[in-house]
Amino acid sequence: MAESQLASLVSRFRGCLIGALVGDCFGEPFQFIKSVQLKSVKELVHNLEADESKGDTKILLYTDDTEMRLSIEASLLKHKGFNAEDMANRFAKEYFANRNKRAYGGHVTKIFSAWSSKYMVDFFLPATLQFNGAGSYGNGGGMRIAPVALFMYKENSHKLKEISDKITRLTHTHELAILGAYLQALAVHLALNTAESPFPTDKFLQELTESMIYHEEETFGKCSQNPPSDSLKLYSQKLNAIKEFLARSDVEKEELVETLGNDVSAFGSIPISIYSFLRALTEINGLEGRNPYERTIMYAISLGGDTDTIAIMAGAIAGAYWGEEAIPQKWQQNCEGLSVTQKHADDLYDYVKTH
Ligand code: R7I
Ligand code: MG
Repeated sequence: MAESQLASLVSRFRGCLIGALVGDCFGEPFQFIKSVQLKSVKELVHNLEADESKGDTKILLYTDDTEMRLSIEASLLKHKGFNAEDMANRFAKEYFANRNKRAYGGHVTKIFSAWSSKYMVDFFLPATLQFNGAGSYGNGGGMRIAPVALFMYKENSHKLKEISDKITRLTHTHELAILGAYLQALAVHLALNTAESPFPTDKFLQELTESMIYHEEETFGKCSQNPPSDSLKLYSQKLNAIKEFLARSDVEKEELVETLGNDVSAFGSIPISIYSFLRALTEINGLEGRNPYERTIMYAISLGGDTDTIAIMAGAIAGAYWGEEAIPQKWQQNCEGLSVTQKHADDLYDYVKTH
């Protein structure tokens, strides 16, 4: 797709959710591999593209990331907004139906069990008890949040944050998980609303950074007697590091991972997902001939670590900007859950058009 041709809004809605789905399904085979190489990511993609329906291509399965994303979409559409009980019940129902198939986070499943008690009244309570009351800082909030940016397409970032926070708090109450999920939602929301070409990287990073500084101060306090320690400015600092990395041409994977992370924590995966999208706006060695969406997914996975989740988040941002057309048909058709994802994207688009 030529850089000057921006995708239509409906194509961006589809691009965001299908872009996320592909990231999850393509990242999944690499999620437990110790050292992922770009060469092996290219091999997977080449094999999949070369297959002429000989019958030996296995559909790539989605993980808990997509399973929970689909539940969020269904619940938002049914209730025309956030409904805690309905969303919690959907999360739990899907988990118990497929629990051995989707590789859920190590602790979140305790919450699903608690919700299933017939005495359950407060659906927000079980998450507050995780990790001895600290709450989980896993990336489970960020991995599933993209549809919220679509649902809130016409709304401002404060409204976006309100609903992102509520959905995240159902399972993750650590402030860094909540801020991280919001950062991911905002990145998708900004990409979706960006009508400039080429993509305005500096403006995008500036908006993300300003919003994170504001909310980090609001969350952790800006009082001078009690200045927040460095860890409490994690996201704004990592966004600054992204800007510095993008200005350099020689950043090694090890340095990136050491600074931005590539693990199951929110702060160890959301920044590197945003970086992957931005880095893939320009050519990447070894990915010549690939469009920016394809580069985003292949590069994000090649960074290793929590590959399915990093690629789902990078893919949602990239798809929201580049649109459905940037995602090769063959890639889409090799993913489990394509038709329900397409339907949800169209339903969310119809919803925002009429509300
Ligand atoms: O965040 P969550 O839903 O997991 C999502 C990840 C994604 O990569 C999925 O694809 C799936 O593979 O898992 O699930 P949680 O169980 O809340 O958190 C995930 C992991 O983060 C936990 O199992 C812990 O290892 C770690 N973690 C923490 N460790 C110590 N202290 C999260 N919070 C803490 C903490 O407070
Ligand atoms: Mg994962």
